[in-house]
Amino acid sequence: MAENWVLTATAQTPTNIAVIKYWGKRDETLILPVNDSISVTLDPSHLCTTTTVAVSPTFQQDRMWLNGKEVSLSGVRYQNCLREIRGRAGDLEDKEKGIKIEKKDWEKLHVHVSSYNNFPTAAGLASSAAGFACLVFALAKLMNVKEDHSKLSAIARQGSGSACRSLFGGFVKWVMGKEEDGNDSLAVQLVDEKHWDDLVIIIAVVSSRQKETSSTTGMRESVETSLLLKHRAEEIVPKRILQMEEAIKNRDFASFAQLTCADSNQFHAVCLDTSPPIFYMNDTSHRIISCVEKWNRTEGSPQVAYTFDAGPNAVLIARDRKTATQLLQRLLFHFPPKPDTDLNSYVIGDKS
Ligand code: 2P0
Repeated sequence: MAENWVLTATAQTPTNIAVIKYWGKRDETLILPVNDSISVTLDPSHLCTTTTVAVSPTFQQDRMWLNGKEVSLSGVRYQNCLREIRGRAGDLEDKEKGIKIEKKDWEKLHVHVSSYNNFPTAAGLASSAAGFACLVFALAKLMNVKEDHSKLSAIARQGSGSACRSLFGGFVKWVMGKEEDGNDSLAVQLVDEKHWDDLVIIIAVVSSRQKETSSTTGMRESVETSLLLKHRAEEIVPKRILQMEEAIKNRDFASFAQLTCADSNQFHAVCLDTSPPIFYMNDTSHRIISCVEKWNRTEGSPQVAYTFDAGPNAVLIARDRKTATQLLQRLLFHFPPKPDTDLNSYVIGDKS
């Protein structure tokens, strides 16, 4: 067999936005959460990662480039994903290229990874979810891993918790699981992307600055200090998950919006209940909430749901295209855009 061959595989994975939030781990190494969560996966044409992985006997070590710049693969999260995938790799034969790789050979072969985000990494928009999901999916493709998306999601979870939900489109539930080894802590698809395609998601970039408290640190501090987190995980979320599943199944926008907004607000309340308190939202985020709440009240039924992750940017979910157009008009009126040549994105200002 020739020794200068290269085999590649490419995958593309969108990011996801949680409507019932994951916040808090019961096991930090395996990344096991304290509650179930539910998310919606974005359309791949918007916020997504494209990753190409290559393997060759000429590669001396595992290496990775992110948006063209080399990054280290030595971190425990990358190492866990690589180990788990290598452990499940299958035999591979490419007769045309004269390549035959047996299961045991994968341990000795090094990989090169090249990953691109089609959105500014610095914009404070979740990139680790799409990144780890895409890495795991591309490696599984390259190494002929014969496992379903849920099993792969349990591997992506070990890269970044929210990544497990990006292995599926549509609405996805991350089941927290019960087992100590985390094998049952994985993602399942609730409905595919066609089930509720009226919804329009608009992301208003409020600030492009990197967050001060990373999600990993923030949730560790919340687990250690917030009593509200314990109450939320044990009493609130289990009921909310069932209600949200029902709302999604029935495309019941009023319930969906009420649950989404309430859960975002409770997650930020947990952050405030953490010692020292964590502030992810800013004044503009609060003004967006007031604006949406007022509009929903005036209409008599919810038109738009809002949700905020570990940062000030607003994720707004409109019930249909007509509402999304009205929402954009309102946003442009109340928060006229500020030019931001660096990011080349829509960064909203504050009219007040
Ligand atoms: C979520 N977030 O459910 C929640 C809501 C942020 C707020 O998942 O430590 O980057 O890598 O597991 O997945 C962000 O947390 O944290 C997150 P790690 P991750 O989307």
